[in-house]
Amino acid sequence: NQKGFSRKSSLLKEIDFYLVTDSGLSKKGTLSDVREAVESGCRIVQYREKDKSTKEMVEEASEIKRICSTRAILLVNDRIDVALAVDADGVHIGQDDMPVEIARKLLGDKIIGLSVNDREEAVLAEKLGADYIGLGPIFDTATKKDAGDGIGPLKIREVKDAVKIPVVAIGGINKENCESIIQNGADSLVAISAVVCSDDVKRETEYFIDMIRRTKKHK
Ligand code: TZP
Ligand code: MG
Repeated sequence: NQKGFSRKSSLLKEIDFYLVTDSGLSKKGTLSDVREAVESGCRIVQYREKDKSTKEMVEEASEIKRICSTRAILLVNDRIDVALAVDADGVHIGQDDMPVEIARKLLGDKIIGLSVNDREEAVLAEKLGADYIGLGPIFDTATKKDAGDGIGPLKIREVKDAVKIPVVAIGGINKENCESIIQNGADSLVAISAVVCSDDVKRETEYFIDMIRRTKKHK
């Protein structure tokens, strides 16, 4: 397709660092973070916004879509309506959001990512037609208040062995522990605070991309 990915199912296999926005934590703002990350080679962006009006979200998502252009995939967190309004590439939803089967009806063949906490939820996510899973929190994190305790990086392997769809690890991941995430089998990883709280999103994104690629090569 236009983003150069042969098949949707292989898309996350080609992806390493995954940016999730957080306007509450961001130093320079969401648009700046997306611009810097995409310029650094990030190929997937999730617009995650919990505090803005629908109107503001549609405007911002549409601006993010322009920034991503053909360079990165754009997913919208939770809000299927916003994703459809700006013709994003898909959504990322949680266990308490729109059920995957219904999301699929609304979104056609757009990408649907689902957050899971364990192997059982992962297997069900795949069965229901999710395109990838977000697994976490791997470590304890203050970024999402209701995330629960970290499950530990060894759980990644357990989940990875149980599903065919790509596994994206999230929660408490930073420069010090990211190597273990990839070594334990994650296809991709998200680090929110480690990137958007930095005053140099470009530098941090480049660090993660480089580290992930090197670790994957040596696996
Ligand atoms: N979902 C599970 S943990 C988390 C989300 C959105 C927050 C991750 O943020 P950080 O700063 O990378 O720990
Ligand atoms: Mg959600």
